[in-house]
Amino acid sequence: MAQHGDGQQRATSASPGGRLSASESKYRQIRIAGLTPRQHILRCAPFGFRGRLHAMKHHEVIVIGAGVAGIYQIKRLADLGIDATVLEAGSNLGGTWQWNRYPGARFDSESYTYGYSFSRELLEEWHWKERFSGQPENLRYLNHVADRFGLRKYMQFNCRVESAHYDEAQNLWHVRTGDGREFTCRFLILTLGLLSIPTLPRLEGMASFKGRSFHTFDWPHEPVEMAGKRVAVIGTGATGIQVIGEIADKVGELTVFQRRPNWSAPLNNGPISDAEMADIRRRYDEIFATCARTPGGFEHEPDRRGFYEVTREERLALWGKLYDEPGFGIWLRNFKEIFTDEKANAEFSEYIAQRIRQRVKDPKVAEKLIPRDHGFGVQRVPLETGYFEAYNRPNVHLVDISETPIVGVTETGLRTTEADYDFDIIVYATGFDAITGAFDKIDIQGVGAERLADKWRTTISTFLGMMIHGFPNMLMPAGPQSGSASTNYPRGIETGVNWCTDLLEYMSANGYSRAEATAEAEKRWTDHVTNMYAMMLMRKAKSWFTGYNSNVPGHEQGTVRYLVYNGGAPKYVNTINAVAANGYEGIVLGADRGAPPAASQPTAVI
Ligand code: NA7
Repeated sequence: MAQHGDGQQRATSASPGGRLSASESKYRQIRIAGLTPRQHILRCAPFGFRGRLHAMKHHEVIVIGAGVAGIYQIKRLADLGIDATVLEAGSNLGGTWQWNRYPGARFDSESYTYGYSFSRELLEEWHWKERFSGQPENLRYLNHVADRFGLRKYMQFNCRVESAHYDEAQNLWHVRTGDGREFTCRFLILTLGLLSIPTLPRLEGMASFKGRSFHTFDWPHEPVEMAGKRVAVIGTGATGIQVIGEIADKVGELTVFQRRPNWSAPLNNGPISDAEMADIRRRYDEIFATCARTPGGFEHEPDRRGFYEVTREERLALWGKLYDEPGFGIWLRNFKEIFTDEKANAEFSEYIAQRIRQRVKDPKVAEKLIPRDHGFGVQRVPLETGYFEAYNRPNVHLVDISETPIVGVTETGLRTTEADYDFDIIVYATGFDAITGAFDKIDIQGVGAERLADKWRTTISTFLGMMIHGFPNMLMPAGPQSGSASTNYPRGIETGVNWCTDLLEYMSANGYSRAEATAEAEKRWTDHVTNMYAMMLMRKAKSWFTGYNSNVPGHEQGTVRYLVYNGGAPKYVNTINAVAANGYEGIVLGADRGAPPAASQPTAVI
């Protein structure tokens, strides 16, 4: 497991005269073809090369993306003294929290379960001010982590990777960036983010709009003056619901263009006092242990009683309590039948519909805000603050574009089949090319120049969501079909990063320099992920959990893409740990040259 130490010390311990220390010899085994061990150490050791980092062409590991996953990944690599760099398209680190600066952007995870768990000192010193912390504070936190552990020096910003091609003869990845630079690396680690490619509607006239318009992901960094402005928000997913609740009382007029309503429940946010934070610090071990044993990686544990074993009064008592509690409890502390049983789901959905009717004064508007095409919890549940009450304000208007679709954008606003609306600002809260979008943006080619985009065109297939057959030495700590997408993201990320890093350590210790998942192992995992959808009501929903996005060709309704592992965090962790414990079964481990040894015969871990 993790060897937390100072990579710089390790590198400077290189003995004179070319003899290698024990720690050096450990790392020499993953080495560049054609270099002697000593040359290799000199070329790859982190110390002494920082000043020249940007000029270096070869790194043992290239990490793409400096978000929550990339930051932790480089921390692990730096601790091990492995030469690595992070290439980040943005102008700074932070990923999601660097980009999404729209009003209302905040965690739906309890802040103290979102933070990293790897450093006791970090846990002790950071004070989360709110139970569900907002974007500015979240970005401050990630910057603090990077600075505290000296990670920024490994990162290169404004550096969008355009292609990554595997060179079989050299067992190296060739990476090219948008500004024309080229790198090579032995290992490519993709921490690209699940929701990092925003998608705009395909509407006529979008460029002609004379006011300001932006996707929530690209919200300007400088403050946007909203007072007195006529604002349109298109989209009522988790993002739209956050924005609308936040700006309703700050703008002149707000018009929401809703195609389909989403089930949503109160966030119930609040401050965390010094005393509460002290208590949280004392309980961190317990908190993370709870996260580790719950399916979603949260503190919320499902109600183990059977839905039909308790009376309706008992069910109503539970739901009433959960609705008023903070966070995802209403989704994840519920009966498990909510996710699998139509009748149970319908009864619970009707309960939530009643709560909406109680909060929205105009019954016609209330009915429009109640989803009819899916039940509660089968899509990602947005959490809201004053969302439904926003519609009670005289300056907030709801346009149901399932009845009167938007036909185009005009110079002054939006045109539906029924009317023209004038705006100063149009906000596109229209979601993302989720989970695979960022992979598709890079020209990734593996063995035999096979393109990943082609391989994934009809079906997504991975091994454990972290490796892909035909793409050796390419790791995805939080990839499609991994344990991250459907769980409290950082908890899944730490699991994935640790597993990938442990694999590198194992390879180093055993003299391997090439790792590739077998086709059989990949098929087994993908079948497993696919089969799990069969049990879940979510399989029928049009949401990014099923790969739906009306703005991306090929991702329209009816083409279910099996992107999310639904087995829960504990089962996922057990599975990947068993794979490692069995000598990385399902993965062919080999050296640079010559035929790789045959894969160890997998036993049925999955
Ligand atoms: P989502 O959840 O994908 O929501 C996107 C919303 O935008 C949703 O209401 C869509 O309606 C709507 N949409 C998308 N395209 C259009 C067009 N062309 N016209 C009208 N309305 C449109 O994205 P979010 O950003 O809200 O949330 C993503 C995740 O970020 C979230 O789950 C959290 O994990 C954080 P539709 O439902 O498709 O009818």
